[in-house]
Amino acid sequence: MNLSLEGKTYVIMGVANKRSIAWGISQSLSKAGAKLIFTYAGERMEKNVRQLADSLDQEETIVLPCDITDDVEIEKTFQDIKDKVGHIDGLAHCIAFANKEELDGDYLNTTRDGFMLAHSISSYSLTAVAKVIRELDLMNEGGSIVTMTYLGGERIVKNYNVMGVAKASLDASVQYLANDLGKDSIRVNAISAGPIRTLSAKGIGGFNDVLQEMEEKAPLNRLVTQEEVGDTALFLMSDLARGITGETIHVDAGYNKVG
Ligand code: KAL
Repeated sequence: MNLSLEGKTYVIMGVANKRSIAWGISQSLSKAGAKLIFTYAGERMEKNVRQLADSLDQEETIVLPCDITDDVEIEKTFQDIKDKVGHIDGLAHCIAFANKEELDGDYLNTTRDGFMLAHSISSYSLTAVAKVIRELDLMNEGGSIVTMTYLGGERIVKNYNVMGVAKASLDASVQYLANDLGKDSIRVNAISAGPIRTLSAKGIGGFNDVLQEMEEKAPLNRLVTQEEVGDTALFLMSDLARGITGETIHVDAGYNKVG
């Protein structure tokens, strides 16, 4: 048993730019010898993702569109993946969205549409993808699914609002999916990362305060990096984590243990 992912294939969903957590995960998995397939949301992202994918030491670059609000497109993308590589060994789901107006002020002001949108993109998308993976028997040798969550789903974090509620739903999904897919030797886990300056955090009120509080209070007195999250994902994808499913691992310098 080791950390090598030589001969294994993983799908990475959610690379936007070089600061993305999905990109940290891509680098860790690629260094461990994994073959990677990338999906991106919307044409705006394609160029970035292709450029980043090309910069990795991969034999071939597979980059496919996948709008995770559209079940037909998800099916098509994963059928494409099956046609290209036959089977996959894991998937990193690093996707979240909520309307910016609803990430500020009172949670109480969340609209029905905003609530549904945040849940559809940030939570249901994991279930939708897991469902298609099973329907297509794409992880037929077992596998590991990793999603990204955040402390704001476990407790109140100012401004996280509807995203916190969506993460709580995602966290619950991880457990139910772990139970459903366990019989096929597919593990499902979440990584709860500390705050990292990614595109999704950009322009959101109070983010700097969150960073500062983390540096002051976290047991390690520092922030965490994409690379640290990437290496935890590598562990979860590897055989070393073969006994772990339905779990959330906090990669947050210990912050969640403090008051
Ligand atoms: C408490 C924290 C501070 C920030 C509060 C809310 C953060 C919410 C995350 C959510 C995913 C952000 C958005 O959906 C932003 C969106 O409305 C506008 N941005 C975009 O459209 C960009 C261009 C695209 C690429 O972004 C997305 N998401 O598609 C939470 C911090 C400390 C931790 C974070 C940032 C957690 C997290 O969930 O990302």
